[in-house]
Amino acid sequence: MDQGTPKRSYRRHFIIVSLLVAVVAIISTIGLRAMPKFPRASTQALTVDWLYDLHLVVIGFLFALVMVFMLYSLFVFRRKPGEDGDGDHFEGNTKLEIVWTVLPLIIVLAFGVIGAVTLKDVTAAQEDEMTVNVTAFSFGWQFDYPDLGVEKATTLNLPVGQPVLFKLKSLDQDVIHSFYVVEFRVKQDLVPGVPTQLRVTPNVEGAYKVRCNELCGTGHTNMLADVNIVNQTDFDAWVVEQKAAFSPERLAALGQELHASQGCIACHNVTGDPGGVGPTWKGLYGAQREFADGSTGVADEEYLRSSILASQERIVAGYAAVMPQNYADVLSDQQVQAIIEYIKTLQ
Ligand code: HEC
Ligand SMILES: [Cu+2]
Repeated sequence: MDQGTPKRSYRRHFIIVSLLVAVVAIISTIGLRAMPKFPRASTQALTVDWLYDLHLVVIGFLFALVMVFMLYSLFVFRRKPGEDGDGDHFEGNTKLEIVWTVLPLIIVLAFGVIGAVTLKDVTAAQEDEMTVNVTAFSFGWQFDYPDLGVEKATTLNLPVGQPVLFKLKSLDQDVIHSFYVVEFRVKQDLVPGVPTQLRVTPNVEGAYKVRCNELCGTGHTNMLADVNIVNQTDFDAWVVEQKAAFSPERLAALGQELHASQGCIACHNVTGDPGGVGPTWKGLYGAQREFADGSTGVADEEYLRSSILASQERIVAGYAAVMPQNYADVLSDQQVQAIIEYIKTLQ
């Protein structure tokens, strides 16, 4: 150190570095916050984005702290030509150590508290919630509106401004999926056997998408469902339409057509005659099934769905695993449901 006592010149470095940290922190925070975000479409999104922006302040500050100290040291304290002595010796600095222990502690604790408060805010029950039961399966979504009598909808339609309670589940034989609409900002896993829930109040009309947010298998990227946030009148009209289109009778009729048009008829008869390539569908619904691996099960809706979409998983005892494997790609959710409704009528 060339001028003054070592103590004074260190103070000068410290002031310069502090100022640089402040300037760089402000610039990086402004830059980070200027980055585009997805549009918001729920009241919860506001809270989440507020917390996110708060994090950007800390990220900007930490970035500045690390970068300025590092670059300043690299350039200002370079070994200059002719300098070949050792650096100054330090015995530690208690004040500094206290500061860099206490300050992060306070920041982390503060974020813990703020996080808990915002989580409580985002998950708080609202008045007059509408319940929507969401079922995830590899690889699709199904929505039931128990309060309205709408079942097995393949799109998620919601009236704007209406608080919604999503009750989420994954099929029993399935894997973990995650319900995420980026414009809502909140998300929740769907775990087989563990019901979960999520609250959203959609507040901007528009078309969005549910995306599975948990890598769940080969169809993961296609595990999408349309979300339509509409006004109350359009929503009511949709409810009426859904009830008609998805009535069990209409579906069963469609299922009967599919039995022939999709070629199921080649291996599955509906008359009860034995000797087909695959088991007869007569009396199948609700029947006890035995599988090649010795296990048993009841032919309920979930069993039928997985038998169609992933027949290889359980092979009916006494039959060969020759059923085509592409029905998950070929059939829509509604078509699969239609076949199930048809099988139900074959008692
Ligand atoms: C090439 C023949 C073949 C075709 C075509 C076929 N399946 Fe199958 N299917 C089978 C066989 C064999 C089994 C029994 C072995 C097994 O579990 O995979 C079976 C099992 C099933 C089961 C479980 C039945 C039970 O008794 O537990 C269902 C449900 C089913 N198929 C639905 C369908 C549907 C729906 C279609 C048409 C979209 C279809 N299958 C087309 C051969 C076929
Ligand atoms: Cu998934």
